[in-house]
Amino acid sequence: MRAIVFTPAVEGEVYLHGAHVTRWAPRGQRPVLFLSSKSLFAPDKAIRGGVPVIFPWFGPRSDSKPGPMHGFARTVPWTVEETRLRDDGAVEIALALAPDGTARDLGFTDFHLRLRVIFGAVLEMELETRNQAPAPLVYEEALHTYFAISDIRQVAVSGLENTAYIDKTDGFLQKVQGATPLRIAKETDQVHLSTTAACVIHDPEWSRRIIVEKSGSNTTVVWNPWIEKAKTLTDMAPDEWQRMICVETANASRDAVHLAPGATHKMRASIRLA
Ligand code: TA6
Repeated sequence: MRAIVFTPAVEGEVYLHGAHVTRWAPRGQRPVLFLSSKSLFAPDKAIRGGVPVIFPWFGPRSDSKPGPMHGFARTVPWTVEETRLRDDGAVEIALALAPDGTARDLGFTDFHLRLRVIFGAVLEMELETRNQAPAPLVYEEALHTYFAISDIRQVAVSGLENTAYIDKTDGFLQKVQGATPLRIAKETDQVHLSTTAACVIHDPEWSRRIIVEKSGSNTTVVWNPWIEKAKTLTDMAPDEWQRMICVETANASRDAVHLAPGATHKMRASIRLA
């Protein structure tokens, strides 16, 4: 089940499965989000590409309890809370997730998630988490956005210069990014911490820049599987690693969110072309 947006200004698509945005293209532009041609669209699988919603942990579950990679939110059905055509011509869709059997079995019984997506000349996504438990909720989250690019070897990502990051391809060592834009020439899996900066994906081949602004997020993750890792991803075609890069808006690792009883946290990503 999905909602398809088709207006004079924009095309978009979002699945109820995982509240997963799979398409956003301002009119006349190439799609901005990457979507694998081999994505499985299976009930227990995350869609490969678009914007997986990661909650309540990032990567493997840390407290050695059972649970799927990147949490459960991206592989359970969400419900539609609201849809509306805004005065500015953009289409707004709000999806919600309350604890279901899967969440309860994993020990998460008192939360409410809302993903608000605005499909317009700018793609705006807001992930709102409300803690309905009498105790603090500590969680990680991400809008794990896959961007469509011409060629991973031709792009650069600015905005993360001089930031500290965890290098997941090098024993999770803590490193510091150089003073020049990040370029990709091998498997790259970097968790940049304590950064609220906007990032820009520079794609000269397609004569475009993708600007990713954010709020309520202190972590930015950059990922490309490169050749060998891509071979292990059965839901990606062999050459698709060259045409995608993840620049993820997140709160992960030591940036995990500590939410007091009854409190709400909002994390926003705003994506536009320039
Ligand atoms: O965000 C990067 C990452 O954590 C990588 O380590 C890689 O596992 C990627 O997410 C994709 O994870 P997935 O579970 O969607 O295959």
